[in-house]
Amino acid sequence: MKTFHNPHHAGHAGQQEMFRGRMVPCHEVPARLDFVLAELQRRPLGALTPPAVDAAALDTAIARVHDARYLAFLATAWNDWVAMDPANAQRDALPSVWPLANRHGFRNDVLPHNFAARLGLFSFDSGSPLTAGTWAAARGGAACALAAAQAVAGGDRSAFALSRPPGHHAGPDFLGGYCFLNNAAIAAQALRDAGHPKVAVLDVDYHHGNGTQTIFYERADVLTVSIHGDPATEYPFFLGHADERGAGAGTGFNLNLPLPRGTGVLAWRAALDKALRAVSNFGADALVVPLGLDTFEGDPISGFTLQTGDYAAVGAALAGADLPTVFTFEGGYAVDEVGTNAVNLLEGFQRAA
Ligand code: OKP
Ligand code: ZN
Repeated sequence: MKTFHNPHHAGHAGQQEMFRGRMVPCHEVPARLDFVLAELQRRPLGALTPPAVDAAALDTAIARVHDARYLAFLATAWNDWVAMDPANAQRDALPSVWPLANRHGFRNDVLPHNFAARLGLFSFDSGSPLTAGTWAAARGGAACALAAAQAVAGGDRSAFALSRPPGHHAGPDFLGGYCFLNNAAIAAQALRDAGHPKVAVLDVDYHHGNGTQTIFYERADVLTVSIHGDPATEYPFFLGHADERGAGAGTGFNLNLPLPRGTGVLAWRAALDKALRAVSNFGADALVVPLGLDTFEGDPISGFTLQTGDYAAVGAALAGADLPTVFTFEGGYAVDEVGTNAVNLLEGFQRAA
């Protein structure tokens, strides 16, 4: 399995996030990726390179899943933030006001000039700092996703897009949950565009992949499945319930498998079997796995109890789908263990594939 790693990831380094009423150090830190990279050097799965994709093809692939207005905002956001006040160069940008369009009568069709207002327009939480290197890092992650999709479309059994910030919470025109561009959705759409008629996304991160669900919610050509902490108590709270089945042409092509906080490996594996049955019944030609390792017992912000020794079998179960597979790196905040857990899963996949 080739791994495409993002050389720009460390430029996205938030200082603090709003958490339970105060500012705390960010959980989503550059060291997360460094640990995965180090473990892949110890236990190689295949070539480990930065992505080499054409810049115009990358812009096209990103624009297939994100709105132009949102992308234009992201591309200049840091400069606009610093232009507001030169002292902002030392501070991350975080939103503090939201339009909540369609609920409170506020408009989202008129783009505000004020930067804080625009940041709020395109954000859904205050935990996702935008920093000097965020756009380059997010774009580098999209390049990893595109390169991985191209490798798989070209005949590779699997590929790994190793990037941060993560992506699965980012929607067509919004950031949140530490995510800016939806790498898994970009990979899924690139696989569709490369000629795979049916693509399944099976999200195993602890948190519901709300951005991916929203991007594909009305489509029958991309099945979205997510196993995650029940949004009644877990982030992102406002999406991810079992009754969300898709809409319009996409009705029946979204499956949510929420599990209570505290769920252990047995019940989690039963949900994975259900998810894999749905992928098989759908008749997928290719699979994208947003790979979060925050199902791990030691994760500081999550609530499942999977162990380091469980992940190889999870990888083997995913290989059982017998589909060309792209993995995108998502959550996992027990930094010391995230590399071992990720490579355990990927190695388990590769051995069984
Ligand atoms: C990202 B991924 C809000 C902070 C809440 C957000 C968790 C994002 C998880 N102020 N925490 O799915 O691992
Ligand atoms: Zn997560």
